[in-house]
Amino acid sequence: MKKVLKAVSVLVLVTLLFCCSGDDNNAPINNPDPDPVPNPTDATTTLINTLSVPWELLWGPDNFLWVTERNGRISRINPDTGEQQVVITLNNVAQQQESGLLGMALHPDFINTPRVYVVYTYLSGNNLLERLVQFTYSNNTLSNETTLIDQIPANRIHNGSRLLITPEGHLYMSTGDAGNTSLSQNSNSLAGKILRINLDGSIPTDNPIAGSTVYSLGHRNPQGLAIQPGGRIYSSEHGPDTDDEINIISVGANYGWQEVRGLIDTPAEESFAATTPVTESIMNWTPTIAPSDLVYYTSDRIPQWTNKLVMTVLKDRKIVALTLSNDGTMVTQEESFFEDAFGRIRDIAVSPTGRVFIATNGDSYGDTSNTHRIIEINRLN
Ligand SMILES: [Ca+2]
Ligand SMILES: [Ca+2]
Repeated sequence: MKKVLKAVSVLVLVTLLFCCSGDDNNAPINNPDPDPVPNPTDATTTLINTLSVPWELLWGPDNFLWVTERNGRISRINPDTGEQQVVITLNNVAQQQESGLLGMALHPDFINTPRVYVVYTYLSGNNLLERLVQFTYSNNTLSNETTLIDQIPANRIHNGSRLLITPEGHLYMSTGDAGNTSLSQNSNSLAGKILRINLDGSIPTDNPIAGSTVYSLGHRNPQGLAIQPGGRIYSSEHGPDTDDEINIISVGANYGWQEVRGLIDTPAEESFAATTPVTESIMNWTPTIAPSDLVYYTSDRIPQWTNKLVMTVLKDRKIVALTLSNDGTMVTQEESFFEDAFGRIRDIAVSPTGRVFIATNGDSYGDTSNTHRIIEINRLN
């Protein structure tokens, strides 16, 4: 009898264990360890391989990875187990070619102010437009969508859009030229710009054009924004058939598109820059490589990257580390890592302890299969 009781209680326990774990999206995920000991045998660890075009990957103040997929899904990912918890699926996102759900940022005081900022494209009649919105996070879901910037020109190509929140509480947003090259030099258009607002959606009083979110102009399609300790902001930017760029973003500066590519080094560019001040890129790539997300890596966890700009690369399928001069205004060395190891690499996230995660986007442009990955880089060799 005792044996039977024991067997029954084991069965009940097993049933409880299996019935109550697994598929329930509302079940809380155990708080992950923000700093586990790296696996000593593997240089990289695949966390999840069932995503479709993960676009933004970031480390949240809640110690989870947060990810947008271009199809409209926003998830929290346990950085130790890869368990995915979908917090919202946005049905009004229009995903056409390069457009869809793009950049994301979390409020720096997320625990007390659980705001999530995201950018997506949507259809207005037959036209694609882009907007920046904020959501409130509670009970494992996002709600209270509030629009902060709307009616940004969009298209099937060239929509940016990366978000960056700086320590002084500004939210920067990159936008693309929406395939209309004349918009980047037009300060009345929100296309081809870096925009800047306060975290409550208001316009900073020291923006260069009173009452405008425009912070800098003359951009083509910037998809990386990073900040160096001390406050210098860098962007990566897709060039056309030449001159992918790294720029230092300054208030009111003009980066030249479509009149100047990279350096001012042709007669036409010199002529344009003679009347319109243009800030040259500090690094450019010809042929192009398709640069995407950008971080300034401060940790010594991956010592080869300490105090360097680290950038994910789509077309050339690798990670690039850029060493800067002491004053931060020049690139003095370029190194490549993981060439052709993971396919196209869209995005990178770094934890406060220096853990590095990347998001991959398949093997070819336009691949939207559900096989894209988040990979932790434990070490470089
Ligand atoms: Ca990121
Ligand atoms: Ca040039």
